[in-house]
Parts: sequence; structure tokens; C-alpha cells
Amino acid sequence: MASVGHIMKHAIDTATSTAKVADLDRDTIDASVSGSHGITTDHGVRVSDTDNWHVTIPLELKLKASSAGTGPSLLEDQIAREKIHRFDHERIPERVVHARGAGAHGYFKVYDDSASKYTYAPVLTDPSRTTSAFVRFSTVQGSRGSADTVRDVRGFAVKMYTDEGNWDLVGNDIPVFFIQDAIKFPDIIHAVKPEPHNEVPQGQSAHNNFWDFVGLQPESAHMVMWVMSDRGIPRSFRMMQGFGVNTYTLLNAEGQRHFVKFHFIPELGVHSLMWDEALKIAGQDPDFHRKDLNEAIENGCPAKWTFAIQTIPEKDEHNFDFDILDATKVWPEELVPLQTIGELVLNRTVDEFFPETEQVAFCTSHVVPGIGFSDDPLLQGRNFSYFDTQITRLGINWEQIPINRPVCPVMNHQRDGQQQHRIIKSNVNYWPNRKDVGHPIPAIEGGYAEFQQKVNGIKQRTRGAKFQEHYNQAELFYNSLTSYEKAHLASAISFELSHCDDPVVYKTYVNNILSNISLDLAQVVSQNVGGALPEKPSNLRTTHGKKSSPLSQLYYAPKTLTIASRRIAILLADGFNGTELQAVRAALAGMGAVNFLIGPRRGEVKPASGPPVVVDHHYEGQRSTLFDALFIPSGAQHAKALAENGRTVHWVREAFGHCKAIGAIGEAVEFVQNAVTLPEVQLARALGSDDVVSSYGVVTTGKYGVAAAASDVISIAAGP
Ligand code: HDE
Repeated sequence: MASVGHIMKHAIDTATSTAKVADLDRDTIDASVSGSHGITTDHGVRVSDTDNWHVTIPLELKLKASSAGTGPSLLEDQIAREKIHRFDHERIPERVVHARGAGAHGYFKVYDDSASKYTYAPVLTDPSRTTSAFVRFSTVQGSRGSADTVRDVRGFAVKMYTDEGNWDLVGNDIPVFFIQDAIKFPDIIHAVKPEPHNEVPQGQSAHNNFWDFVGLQPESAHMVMWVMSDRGIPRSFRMMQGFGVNTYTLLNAEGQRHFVKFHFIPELGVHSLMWDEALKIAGQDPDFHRKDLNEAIENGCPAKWTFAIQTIPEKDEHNFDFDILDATKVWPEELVPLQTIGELVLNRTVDEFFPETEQVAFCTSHVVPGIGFSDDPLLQGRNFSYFDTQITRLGINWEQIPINRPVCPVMNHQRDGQQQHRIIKSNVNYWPNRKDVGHPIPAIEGGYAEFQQKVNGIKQRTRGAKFQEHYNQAELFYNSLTSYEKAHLASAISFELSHCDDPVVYKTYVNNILSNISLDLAQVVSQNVGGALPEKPSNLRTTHGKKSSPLSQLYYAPKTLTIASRRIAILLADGFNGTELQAVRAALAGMGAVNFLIGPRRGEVKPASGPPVVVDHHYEGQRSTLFDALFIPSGAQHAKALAENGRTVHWVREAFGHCKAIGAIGEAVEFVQNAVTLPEVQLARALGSDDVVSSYGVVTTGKYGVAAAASDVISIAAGP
């Protein structure tokens, strides 16, 4: 199995083409074809020298053949000027949030028409359709140049190019949000972004201002629990859930309305990094997630999610002890089960980052007939904000940009504005017009129909009564975690609060917020960071002790265990067993895993017998953190060399520390055992004992039979 660099992406293009890909082809230029007659200026004149500015060589220098020297550069050099002008204006404003992201193309499909009970939107009801989709994943806090593996919420923004217009489902990997009302968005974002006086920190929420704000705004408690859990550091975009978060509505052909929440569930299961890994990868490979997405797709492993809805009939809106329009609450699946109706597949990487991933622009207000909004106050504000921000970022005609334009017809009387690219033949640009010559006219059928909702009330600045309760679901989430998820969460909050140097900040958070979620959690964190526990715990709310298993990510282990698209490192030194290597590589490749050879040099490494192999990376070139599992074949000379090298010992110890699957054969077993139990082994040997301690969690095999060993290693790698 080759690593990503060896795969030709266009080998898979024909299989993955969708209506949108065909539409983009209109603007996609193959540089090797279009550029065959050489470089030109932007106005099309050929350029034979792009390296030297047009200058004046003083005559006296010019006459002396041996003289070097130059004179002033000429402003009249339109070729040089154009090149610099274009460079000076390459940047556009980055997104005010979710600036760093990666995207891919694919499609969306429903399995049957079961959702027609709720909606007449063909994208959700017509199983014969394949709807083109583009998805952009992102972090929230960091700027475009920040790292992928920081602790943060991940954006999960889906654009579906339906035949009835674009439907943008702009979601996150966490089902709730920090705030209930859009008017608080600038505050939470200012609080989490780098502080105003010194622009610190980048790609982190571990600072006074964030924890100050969330300590004073208890509605954020539930979301903070999610971000501080392992959900905040996903292993891969492909291994995260996606949630629409807000409550939308569906309208059916009988005119009935249901409230709805949208869910994407990853086929590979929900998996996270460990915090130590996330921290290290942020330095070792800041592009880890975007590379992972491209690598998997280009190696023929599309990213796939099932799509599910939760629905509540309009009449049941008030039958819950939380407000179903409050985005800081989930609809527990025990109360409102998921209905799986379709799937989303991403199977094509972008050709060029800027015109596709950077210029793609989403709007929650972009829905299609049969899908509508609710009075969720966060959604209402979002419906204004997204279009507005695109004007700053891309200009008023942003929907004409290839990645954003629909695949269905677009025509109306909107005109002009900067960067207008459409030339519309018509002598009228308004409606109604004098003699019905001015197409388009309002659609006779298929027009977007708003639900006729009865509204009766008093205008006031306030929130509903059920919006006042903030802790029940934060506690529900915490109670639902496994013991190790709870431990990770406590460590994460401790890390973050340790970075806050203002005691008011960490004391308030522990005392006012954590104590109301779980006194146990508050105690652990306060011991770690020095926060204060409430003097009168009797003043705290009464906990309910309830759990909901789908809130733990353990619930989302894949139905069939798989190592497809997982990255396996194989550690080698000269003298390894070449037959075992070949067998294990073939077996891994057969199961869709990607394997990488790590050796003493990037070049040929010799087995004990047989032809040399060319390794992908030097020991220093990659670290164990960048792989899901580690395998080491047998070979006396090779195992001895690995044991004598501090870096390779560290490879094994670190992988062990991060609970990675480690497979070893023959002499490599002892190397692995020694590496992970080094102090004990040394002590045992110093005491003259041969009784080497074998370490918990390391899986080795003393078997030399190639087939048996390979199957052991694979079953280990496929473990949970
Ligand atoms: Fe966003 N959000 N948001 N947001 N959001 C933006 O729009 C905003 C919210 C989300 O990959 C911005 O095009 C407001 C919830 C994603 O291009 C901006 C409020 C959820 C992305 C904006 C929210 C999200 C954005 C910045 C509170 C999860 C990236 C650039 C009312 C459901 C989309 C842009 C991409 C981006 C505003 C809350 C998800 C400024 C006012 C809740 C995934 O318009």
C-alpha cells in the first residue's frame, strides 16, 4: 500500500463525479493544457521573462563589458507591476470564526421516502436522487494558520446542491451551543478569541477571558462539558458526528409541521486523540486533519456518515421539561429517537484550496421548499449573520462564485454590484413590467412556501421560562461518560484553568459552575488548579443522577470493527525479517489500512535476506503520535539496533503511553517489552533476575509463523 503521495487523485475522478463537479468543470482549467503556449499576462500577452524587472543599466556600465551593476527599476514595466499588484491583493478577510478549515466534495442520498411523513423536500424523500454536496470542516477559535488538533469545537458545514436550490446545513461536531440567543455571539467569540491587548492565545480557549465569560454565563455549562471532553480533540474529521444543532422545521404535503434536528453519524465510529497526542501533533504536523481527509479519500476510502433526523410534532412542542428551541439542549434519544434516513459520502478532494474551500460560503437561511426555520433565537440570528459576513468576505455577488452557485437555474431581477459575472439579456430588470416581456416572472409552482404560523404576543427583550435552566443536561452529559472519559474531562478543565492566572476566574468557574454539575468533578479540578469549593454545598442544585448512553462516544463504536484508512507505522532497522514484513503489509493493505515504513534512513534498508525496501521516513522524520498502531517484525540484528537507539525506544514507549496497538514478532517482542518496562527490566536485571515483567496493553507474539503472526497483528490493530 502506497502512502498518499504515490496515489494519482484523478484516477478516481470518473467514479466520483456529481452534478456539482460537472458544473465546476466549466471553470476548471488544466494548467498543463491551457498553459501550453507559455505564461501570459492577465490580459493575455505572452511573457518570456518573469524573473527580471525591466531596469536601466547606466550607459557607462553598459559600455564596459566586464562591469556588473544596475540602475533604477522602471515603473513602466507593466509585467512586473501586474505580478506585484496581483500578489498584493491575494488575501481576503478570513472568516471571523471557523477561519481554519478543510473541505471535500461528495454526495447525499436518502434510502427511501420514509421522511415524506414530515417533508415534501425531494432531497430528503426521493431515493432516486443523488444530491451533490460539499462539506467544510473547521476549528472555531484559531486563525487560518493555526493547528488542526487544538481543543475546540469542529465546524461541520454541509452545502447540498439540490435541484430546488442550495441547502446549507451549517453544523458542528457537538450538538449544543455556548449561548441561547444570537445577541450573545459577539461576546462569547470575543471572549474565546485571542485577548485584545496582546492577541494571545492562538488556537486555544485556555485563557482568562474565555473562562471568565463562561463562569458568568451558566448557559454555556453544557457546551463547555462537551468541548472539554474527548469530543474537543477528534482523531479525524471522518470520525466525528455532525449536528445541525439548531431546531429547524419540516413541512409535509398536508401542510403539517414538525420540529426537526439533523444528525450525521460517522461510519468509522467516533474517535478522539489523547490530549498529549493532540498537543504534540499540533507541533509535529499542524495540518494533520486536513491531510487525513485527503489521504483517506485519495487512497480510495471515502468518508461516510449515516444521516438521521429527530422529529417532534408541532403539537408536542411544550411537552418537555426543556425548551426544544433552546440550542444549549439536546433532545435525549430516549425521548426522541433517531430515524436514520440517508447517507453523506465525501469521495473527492478539491483541486485548488482557495477557490473551493476558502471561497465556499454557507448561510443557515439557505433552505429549500419543505424545510423551514423555527423560533430558535440562535437560529434566527444566524439567518441574518451568514449572508452579511459573506458580503465582507467575498462581495455581494458571492453566490456567483463557482463553488457557491447552485446547479439548478438561477434567475431574478437582482442586478449589478461588484464582481457581477452574469450578462443577462433583457430590457427590463423589475417586476411587474409593462408587457410581460421581462422574464423571469414569479414561479407558478414549486415556490418556497412559509408555514402559516400563528403569532400573538407582546414584543419584549426576554427569554422563555425554560431557557433559565442550565445544569440538568450538563450533568446528564457528565453522568453518561465512562470513567476514563470523565478523567479526561477533569484533566482538560484542569489544563485550561491552570492557564488562567486570575484566581477570580478559576475560583468562579469551580465554585459556581462545576459544583452545580458534579461536586466530584469540582473537587478534582479544585485540587488540581486551586479553585474554591462552595462552603455550603447545600446551596447547590439537587443533582438528578440520570444518564443517556448516546452521549458517550463509546456508544458510537463502529458496528463492524475496521482498520480501513488507519495509519500503521512499521519500525525497521537493517536485518529485519523481510517475509514477515511483506505478509503483514499485504494483510494490512487488504483491510484498507495505510502503512508506512520508518527506518534509519530514507532510502534502502536491508532485510536479513531478500531485496532491500525503501522506507518512507527516517526515525526523526515522523513520530508515533501520527500513527494509529505500530508493528515491528522479527530479526535479531534489527531488534538489537532498535533497542540501542533512543529515538526508536521512544517510538515504542510513546505509542504504548497513548494506548496504541503495538504488534511485534520474535526478537522484536523483547525489544517492545524492554522499551515499555525499561525501569523495571533494568531493576530486575540489576537484581540478577530473569523474570522480566510483561506490560499491560502491549500485544506481542512470539510466533514465527508468518500467517499466524500477521493475523494476530491484524486482530490487535482492529481492536476497539
Ligand atoms: Fe456560525 N458563523 N454563528 N455557528 N458557523 C460563521 O459565517 C454565527 C453557530 C458555524 O465552513 C460565520 O461564513 C452567529 C452555531 C460553522 O464556512 C458567521 C451565531 C453553529 C461555520 C457566523 C453562530 C455554527 C460558521 C463566519 C450565533 C453550529 C463555518 C464565517 C447566533 C450549528 C462555515 C461565515 C464555513 C461560521 C455567525 C452560531 C457553525 C460570522 C451569529 C450554533 C460550521 O456568519
